Formats: sequence, structure tokens, C-alpha cells
Amino acid sequence: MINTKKFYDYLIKKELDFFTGVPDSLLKNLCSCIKENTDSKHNIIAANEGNAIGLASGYHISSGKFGVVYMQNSGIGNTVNPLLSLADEEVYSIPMLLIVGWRGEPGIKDEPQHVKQGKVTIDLFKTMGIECLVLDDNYEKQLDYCYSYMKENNKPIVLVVHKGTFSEYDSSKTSNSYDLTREESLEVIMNSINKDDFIVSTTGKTSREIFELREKRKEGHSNDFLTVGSMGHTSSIACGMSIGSKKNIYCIDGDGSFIMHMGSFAIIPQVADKNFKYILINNGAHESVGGQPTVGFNIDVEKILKGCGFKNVYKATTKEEIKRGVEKIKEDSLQALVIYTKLGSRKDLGRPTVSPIDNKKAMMKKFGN
Ligand SMILES: Cc1ncc(C[n+]2csc(CCOP(=O)(O)OP(=O)(O)O)c2C)c(N)n1
Repeated sequence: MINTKKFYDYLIKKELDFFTGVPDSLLKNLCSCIKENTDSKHNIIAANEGNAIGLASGYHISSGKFGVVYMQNSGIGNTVNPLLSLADEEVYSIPMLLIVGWRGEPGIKDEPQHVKQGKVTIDLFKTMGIECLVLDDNYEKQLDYCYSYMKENNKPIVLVVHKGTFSEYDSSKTSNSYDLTREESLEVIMNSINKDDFIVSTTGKTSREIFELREKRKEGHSNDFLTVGSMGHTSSIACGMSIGSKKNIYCIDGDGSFIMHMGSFAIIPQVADKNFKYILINNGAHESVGGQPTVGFNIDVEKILKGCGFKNVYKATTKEEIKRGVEKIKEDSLQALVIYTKLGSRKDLGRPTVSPIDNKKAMMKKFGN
């Protein structure tokens, strides 16, 4: 195990002092340590991992220093374009250090959405011509090597991180002033929609909580599409579904997911039918992976949705307001509800026990396919 603060201090010693990325549960302690010890201009939680590559590139060009990009391996896909058409040695040749959490590492049990990504992680970097080391206790030597490599080759280099590599880093807990939990909000939503309505829920604990609520209510899972991976694409999946069927489709999104691919909201209201209903649970954080902040409370989410074409955007902070909000969005097309919640989840929260393929098959059957 690596002492997280010592690792951070060594990065700083090597003048690797600009951090950007998307938080990851496996890198939770490192992300907390970076957040606690770095000013907000030198630790930018990016909308998505591709943006982080852009930020690190710009920083290098103007400062001459090497940026550090942290992310889960699920985010590699978002980085492929800027790694190959911006940072690559055949284009602008921009050095940076990528620190990548290795979910789904072969031989280690993990959730279905991480298995394939884990299997191909090293090969994906190899295919892109990016050198990749697996971080171990000799991290000082490895960081010395990475630094020299970046200096000599002007190329990105990757440190892949096993689960459990970083020691616990106790950071001050983030919180906000809202009363409801995400799970309480979800229960009110489920009580307010009709029995045959469909739900498409976002990546992380939202989908895990919906799964458990359905178990508790003995309602089965075939009306819910749990977007276990593919963070940020929940709204597009729901929109596609609403075009393919007349059934009501409730998209239940998170602020991190909304922000990750916010561009989709420029498109969705242009094509979504009356049966597309959008609910955003905004807790101002990537709560599922450790509560690192998003800009969910710094931006006017309601105005953004309205500006993109939603006719009415309702806001809820209490159970009563959620109930009323769902009644409202039932009535017409292009209606959205933004629910503000506090952070936190049950300690004993489980994971879906129905496989993604079985979930999809049952849902397609329910749609009549
Ligand atoms: C492309 C990608 N990057 C990062 C992750 C890791 N991840 C899973 S859930 C999550 C946070 C989601 O935040 P938000 O949408 O605000 O929902 P919350 O957890 O706050 O309910 C992250 C970063 C991922 N699954 N995919």
C-alpha cells in the first residue's frame, strides 16, 4: 500500500502540481488528498476525462509543466480522441501523466460493466502507443521514470492503479444544506409515476438504489434500465427509448452525469416526444465515488434546461414538491424536474443481482419485442 500523502508530496516535489480529471472510487483517497492540498485552479474536476486531457494540454503549452490527469479506466473512451488527435506525438506531442484506476482488473471480481474495460485497459493504451506502468510500492522510482520519459519524449505516460493501492486519506466531509437523501427522493418518484412507466437511471448509486427499492416493493426490474456504465449517456438512452415506444420514459439523471455530456441536451429537446420525462437529482457531487464536488450548485441547471428547449423546469427539495413536480411533468411534453438532495447513502446498499443482459431482455419483452 502507498501512503497517499507521501505520493502526493512526491508529485509536488517533481513539480507535478496541476491536477485535473474525473473522480474514481478506486482513487478516492488520492482524489481527496489532491482536493485537500491543492487550490481550485490547480485541481480541476473536469466535466469528462477528455476535457481533462485538453486542460492538461493547455496548461503544458503555457507553463511548460506536465499536468496530471486522474480517472477511472471507464473514462478511457472519453480520452481517446484528444489523446490521439491532440497529445499524440504525431500531432502536438504533449506530455502528461495519466493516473488510471483499474476497475475490472483480470482476476479480481468486479461488476459486469467493468469486466471488459478492465481486460482491455493496458492494451488500449498500447494500441494508442502510450507507455503504461502499473503503480507499485516503488512509486518514487516510477515517478522519476515518468518525469524523465515526459521530458525526453514529449508524450503522455500512464500509471495504472490496482484496487487498494492508496492508504486511507481522511478528508473533511463535503455536505450541503438539503434534507432529502437521493434514495428518499427515488422512493417518492416511484410512488408518483404509473405502474407501466419506464425508468432509465444513471450510473452509480442511483441505479443501485432503484434496484433495491424495486426489490423491497416486490415490483420486478423489467421497467428499469439501469445504466450501470456509460456515464453521461442516460438521457440519450432514454430519449432513444421514447422515440421507439409510446410508453412514458422517465430519465433519472445525476448532476455529474448531466454535466459529463451536457451537449446531449442541445439535441434531446429538439426530438424528444411527449413521453420523455427528465428528472435530475442534483447533490452537487460525484456522490457515488466519494463525494467529490461537481459544479452542480454553481450553475443554473434549470436555466440551462430551459435554454435547451424544456418548456417548464420544476424544482423540488421536499417530498411534497417531488410529488407535485412529477404530477406536473406527467402532463405535457418537454417538462423537467430538478431535485436537490443531500449527500450520503445506506452503508448496506447492495448491487443489482440481475445481469445487464437479462435486464435488457426483460425490458425489451415488456416493450413488446
Ligand atoms: C466515463 C466515466 N467516468 C467516471 C466514472 C466513475 N463514476 C461512476 S458514478 C460517478 C459519479 C456520478 O455522479 P452523479 O451523476 O452526480 O451521481 P451521484 O453519484 O452524485 O448520485 C463516477 C464519476 C464512470 N463510471 N464513467
